[in-house]
Amino acid sequence: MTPTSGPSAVKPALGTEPDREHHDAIIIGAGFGGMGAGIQLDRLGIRDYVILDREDDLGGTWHVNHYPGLAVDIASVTYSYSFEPNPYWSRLFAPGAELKRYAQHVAEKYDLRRRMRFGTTVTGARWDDDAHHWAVHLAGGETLTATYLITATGFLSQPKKPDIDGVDDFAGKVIHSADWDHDYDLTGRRAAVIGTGATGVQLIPELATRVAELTVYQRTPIWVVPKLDGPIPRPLRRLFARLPITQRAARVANSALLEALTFTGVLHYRQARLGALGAELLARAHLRRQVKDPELRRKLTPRYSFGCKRPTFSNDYFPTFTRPHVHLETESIARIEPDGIVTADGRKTEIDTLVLATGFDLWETNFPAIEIIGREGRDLGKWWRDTRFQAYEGITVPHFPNLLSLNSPYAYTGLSYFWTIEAQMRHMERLFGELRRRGADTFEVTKEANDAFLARMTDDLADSVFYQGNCGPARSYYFNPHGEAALLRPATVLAGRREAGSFPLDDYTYAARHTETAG
Ligand code: NA7
Repeated sequence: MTPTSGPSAVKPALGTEPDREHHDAIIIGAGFGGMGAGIQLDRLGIRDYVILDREDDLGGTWHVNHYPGLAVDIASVTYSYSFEPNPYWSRLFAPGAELKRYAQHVAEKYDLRRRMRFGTTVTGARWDDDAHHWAVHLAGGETLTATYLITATGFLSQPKKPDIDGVDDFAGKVIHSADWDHDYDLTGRRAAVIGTGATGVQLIPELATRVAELTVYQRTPIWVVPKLDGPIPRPLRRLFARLPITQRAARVANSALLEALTFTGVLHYRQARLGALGAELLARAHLRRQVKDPELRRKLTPRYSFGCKRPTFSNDYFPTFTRPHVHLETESIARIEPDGIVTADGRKTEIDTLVLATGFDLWETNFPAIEIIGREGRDLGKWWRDTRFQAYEGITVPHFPNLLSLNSPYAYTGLSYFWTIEAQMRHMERLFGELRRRGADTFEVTKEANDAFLARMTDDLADSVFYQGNCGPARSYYFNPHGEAALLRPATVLAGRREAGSFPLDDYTYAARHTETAG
């Protein structure tokens, strides 16, 4: 490892062409994951790094998404870095714009912005075994090199356009939820929304207040539980600011609740399915209270077990469907024509605005988000597809030295993404600490450690709702194309955190440039 104390330097690495810009580390992605990695590199004394992002500003998901109604769906007290609490959230579930401001605040406070390079699309990365570094290729032809590569490209970052016949021929306005056009006036429009996932649940009630007619095309209904939301009174915010321990206590209480829900309802469904059934009953009662029409209720009721898909929270989603100008369409879509949508039974609904709340390509294009070629030419995406989706502790992969892949199979621990980020920061701390102790600069996880981790994940998931519940009808993105639920780590947040700080150091081999050292 070559910790530097000065600002980002441009210097050649061993065995590279001197005109290539070299850094100790390159982080791809300026969202909360990439920023967490940057903060950790600084703490480790590795100050020569750049953060590349294809967008024009930082924030990742919270920069790209700004559709009407956007809000966090984990209470903000938990959905934030534990070491950087924000006492000023306006609501229990903060609106999206506040998350973006929080990201900006973190970038300023931790001096990350000067490391960021926007409008920079990475097309691929290749490990150079002679030089012991990564060559990172940018659209436009430039190549940077780095000793360490950290991919923080997000899980839900490649917007999905549905493969519906005729979607490209629609003559009206098409808006994807992840590319909202605020200049487009929705007033008086005849609009359709495709998609009833977490985004649809937030967006549909907002759209209904603006358009003249709204038809919602639902392929799979979603479980919705009440949202215990509301403004945080100013005196409480002041208390959080003056006495941070009070906000920490609120965080612990809320996090414990979410943990209990995940532990019983999702991970230990076999032993504690009553937890999941309780959540399902709550969602059914919520629907019964808000929708009186039994036929509409039937259409809105999922046929899969609670927990197979990420549950959603809303108080205004169900009532929206009782409004006279809002129509729920459950017949499947046959095709889209220039002026409307035709369902399988031959009915056509004429529209002028098509809103795609169709989510993101996860397994197809996001694992990994760019081409990554490791040692001996191993292609990460191909290898995952030819074998199984896997990553040791959800962060490193054999044959890919000095790569930290933050958005990997089994990385996601608990419901708040910040738990995953902070566990990975801990993993970095332990791993880089060992590199330093050994005077090494290259790490690679062993095949044995990776195999054992995958086997453990597979065993532990056997008790989860994904294998014990009825998940077939859910069409959940938790499942990969092999039919494995390889996204969530079957562990409590505490266990994941503990393991990130105590994994066996011999699970890695370590080397210094040109001098292999024993693992
Ligand atoms: P999701 O949860 O993936 O939801 C996408 C929705 O779009 C879902 O209802 C899909 O139905 C629907 N969809 C996608 N393609 C089609 C086609 N071809 N035809 C009909 N319907 C389609 O994405 P979101 O953006 O809502 O939420 C993503 C995350 O953001 C969420 O998990 C939270 O973490 C926050 P399907 O269910 O596949 O039948």
